[in-house]
Amino acid sequence: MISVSRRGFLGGMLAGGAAALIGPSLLGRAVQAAEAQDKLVLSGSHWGAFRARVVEGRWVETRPFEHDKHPTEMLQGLREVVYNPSRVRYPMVRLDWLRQGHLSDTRERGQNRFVRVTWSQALDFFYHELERVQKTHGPSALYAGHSGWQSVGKFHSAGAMLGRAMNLHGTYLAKAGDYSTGAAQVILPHVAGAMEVYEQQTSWPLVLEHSKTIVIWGSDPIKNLQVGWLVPDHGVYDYWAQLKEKVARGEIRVISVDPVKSKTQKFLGCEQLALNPQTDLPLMLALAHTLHSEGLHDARFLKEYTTGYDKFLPYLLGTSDGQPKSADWAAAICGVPADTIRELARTMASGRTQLIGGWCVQRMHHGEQYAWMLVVLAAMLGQIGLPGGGFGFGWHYNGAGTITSNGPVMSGFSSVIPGTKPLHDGDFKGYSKFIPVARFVDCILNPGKTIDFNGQKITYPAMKMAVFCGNNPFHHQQDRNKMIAAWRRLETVVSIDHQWTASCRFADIVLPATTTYERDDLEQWGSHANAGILAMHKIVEPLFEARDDYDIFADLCRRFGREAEFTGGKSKLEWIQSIYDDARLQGRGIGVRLPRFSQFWHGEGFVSFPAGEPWVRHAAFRQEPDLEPLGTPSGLIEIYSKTIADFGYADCPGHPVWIEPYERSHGGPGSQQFPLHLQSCHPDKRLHSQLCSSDDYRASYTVQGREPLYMSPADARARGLKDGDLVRVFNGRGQVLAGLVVSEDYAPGVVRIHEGAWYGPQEGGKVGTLCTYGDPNVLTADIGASSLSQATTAHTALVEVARFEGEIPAVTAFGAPESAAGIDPMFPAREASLGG
Ligand SMILES: Nc1nc2c(c(=O)[nH]1)N[C@H]1C(S)=C(S)[C@@H](COP(=O)(O)OP(=O)(O)OC[C@H]3O[C@@H](n4cnc5c(=O)[nH]c(N)nc54)[C@H](O)[C@@H]3O)O[C@H]1N2
Ligand SMILES: Nc1nc2c(c(=O)[nH]1)N[C@H]1C(S)=C(S)[C@@H](COP(=O)(O)OP(=O)(O)OC[C@H]3O[C@@H](n4cnc5c(=O)[nH]c(N)nc54)[C@H](O)[C@@H]3O)O[C@H]1N2
Ligand SMILES: [Mo]
Repeated sequence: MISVSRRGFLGGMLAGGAAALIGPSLLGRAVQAAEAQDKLVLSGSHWGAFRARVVEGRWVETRPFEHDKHPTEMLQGLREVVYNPSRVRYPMVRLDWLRQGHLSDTRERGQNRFVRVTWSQALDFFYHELERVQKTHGPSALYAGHSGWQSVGKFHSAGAMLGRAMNLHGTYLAKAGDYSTGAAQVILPHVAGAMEVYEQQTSWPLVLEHSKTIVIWGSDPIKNLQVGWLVPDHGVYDYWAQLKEKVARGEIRVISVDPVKSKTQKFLGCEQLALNPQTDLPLMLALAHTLHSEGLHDARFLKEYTTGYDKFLPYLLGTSDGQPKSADWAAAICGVPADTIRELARTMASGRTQLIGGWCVQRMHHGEQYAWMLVVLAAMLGQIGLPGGGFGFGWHYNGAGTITSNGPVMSGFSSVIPGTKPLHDGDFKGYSKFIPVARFVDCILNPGKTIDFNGQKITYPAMKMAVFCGNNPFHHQQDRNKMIAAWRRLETVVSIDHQWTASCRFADIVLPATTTYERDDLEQWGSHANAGILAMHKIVEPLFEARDDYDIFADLCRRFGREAEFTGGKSKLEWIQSIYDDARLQGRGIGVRLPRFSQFWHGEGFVSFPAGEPWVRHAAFRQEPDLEPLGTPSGLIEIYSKTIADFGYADCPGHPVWIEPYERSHGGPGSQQFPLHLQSCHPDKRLHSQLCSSDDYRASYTVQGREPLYMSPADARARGLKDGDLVRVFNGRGQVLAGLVVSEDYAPGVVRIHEGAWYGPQEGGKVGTLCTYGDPNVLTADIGASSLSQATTAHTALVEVARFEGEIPAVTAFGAPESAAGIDPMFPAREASLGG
């Protein structure tokens, strides 16, 4: 079964010489497959649907789908996902891992020394490591459940492919939660009975009709709605355009509570309340204090629909701790004048007010408090469950507020096969079977350590092997230098991707996946809208030796005799058809007729569903609190949670509180040394790290080839900096280069580098080395939000900025590692973007 052992293979390599194995493949598969053609191919992505113009087998142009009225400019970066020097072309194994396997010198990770191997060798290595780890250490040593933004497509879900193969082979250490809403999704079920973050929101037409005031709290929907978890239809932008008109006519007052003038604020032409970063709690408490002390709160609603207001009041009024949470108290912390705070409270209480909360503020130390307190404010206003009132945490996501259609909902490829058992179902030896996801590096560093998590005790296992597929931990995890040190403790790391991300560069076995654009699939059009079904046709043949995740894992499963179970005996097109046919059958049950698969697939490739009915979030609860209780222990909104109080956490007591984060600008802890608050918000021109390796598109926003750092004119002046300067951004955790953009949108004391900027170490693998491109997670801290959620605190980070002096290092983030680069004449790696 095993074609070649690692050691045997290595012998062959030494005998034949590395060059022979790396061997230039002068004819890429793409060239062979190219036929003379000029066609428009329909496909879809996280950025929307589009038509790719293909000439002689090559994708040359991207046109937005004609049904998308608000396509995002990011579509222009898509083509380069296929064609760029950072493509993973061949299966590659890190040189020293090839020599010594799991006993390799792991300090060499990140040094970019890889050797090309065949697919069958790479999968043998992968399989033997899975076996070895299961047999020597058991399932707790294997971490294979990490998730991420992979690609759209109901069938080709990278995470589901990995999960299905792992579930057939053996149990493994899983993760809980995510980076997006890790704090809110843990606290809100205690407070409001549901996660609230990913749910549909009240239909926009009702909000536009009923709201008098909309408070957008730390959210930037105009920027963030460009992308979707499924293929966005962007229909939601129609409603934002209507809101803009109402703002202009003075019919709705919109206030953006944000330290930065957001894209949304500028689009709407609305007001801004520019508070100091991380001071949302004082501001919210002061609004609550004003509402209560001026008798503006809805006592009837509080009595009927909530519990625990009486336990919260002593804290709010200061009878329990001697500090009333008044507007005057808050003003000194959040930098918003007390009169402005009081005026906002009165405005909110004077008519129908919709609170729109984003997620950035919960990605902070004690981030749970913001989510909790926004619900408390809404409860005090008493409009929860009314059209255009109450709170919502998902308005910037997946086209929320667009009316959900009456169409069938497609299910996807599943990681779980009912009735099957894994080959290895070993003992976890008292270690936890899952860890809160953002703590995974802490887990690698501290096996045996016990932490709190939402009322449970989590004991970190000793992780030996990790597999990543469809995510990029070397972008998304905080504190890169801590991570590099931790990585050395892992014996084997497998990374499956189509781009040479830093996660691949720090792996031992790198497997080239196809992009979505090199395979057939289908996807729901419009996430919350579920507006229809979109065919995603293969645009170009797979480049180099890239294979679909499906084929990779089927082939892996063959090595332990479970390929047939993995594939279910179906071809890829049969899977796609069966997903469609399920929806078609479902449609029949609800009176929605879909064409036959062949007609859909070979015909228009698009069906749209009939519109549904407008809907009001929490209306059922408001109308019948006894019959439609919330999922909290009391069935009511819990302003005080006995469950949380009983956990006994000092950093998350039984009602919302203001607790200083571990660092904070504007006079907070640590600001003497590092005075600037670093935002690492979601990029306007990327989806996380995706599209960063699109060289031409990246060049449209970089400064001196680096990721932009945005800064206020006052802060730039104070440091003698000007727009376009190359700057060093640093703190006690690390240092990065960035290109300065001086912008009036930023308040003094606030700077931003968008998340997803690729890590490009000056010295690969060295802890503390300068990042040559600008990865903000070199500067963030890896500390849990609290004992309750253990969520990421990416947005609690202080830095200082100075002009970069000295010899300017080349950007090392892009291109491919040395031995892989430049070997295919079709895509010569550009010198400036070479790694190594
Ligand atoms: N500092 C800071 N850090 C953050 C955040 C922040 O606000 N600040 N936000 C956090 C949040 S909310 C999130 S969701 C995470 C996102 O973190 P990730 O989800 O890890 O980010 P992506 O860049 O989308 O990574 C997806 C990877 O999958 C690869 N991929 C795409 N399609 C396929 C496929 O078909 N097969 C395979 N095998 N691979 C594929 C892509 O090339 C890419 O490398 O980042 C988090 N990190
Ligand atoms: N274009 C694009 N859209 C995306 C994504 C992407 O990568 N690119 N990623 C998607 C994903 S996975 C997620 S999780 C969501 C992320 O959604 P969010 O986390 O809500 O988005 P961010 O843009 O990071 O931050 C939203 C706003 O919070 C503000 N803010 C920052 N600090 C503070 C503060 O201390 N107080 C207050 N009041 N406001 C503050 C920022 O200035 C910004 O305007 O976006 C999704 N949409
Ligand atoms: Mo996210």
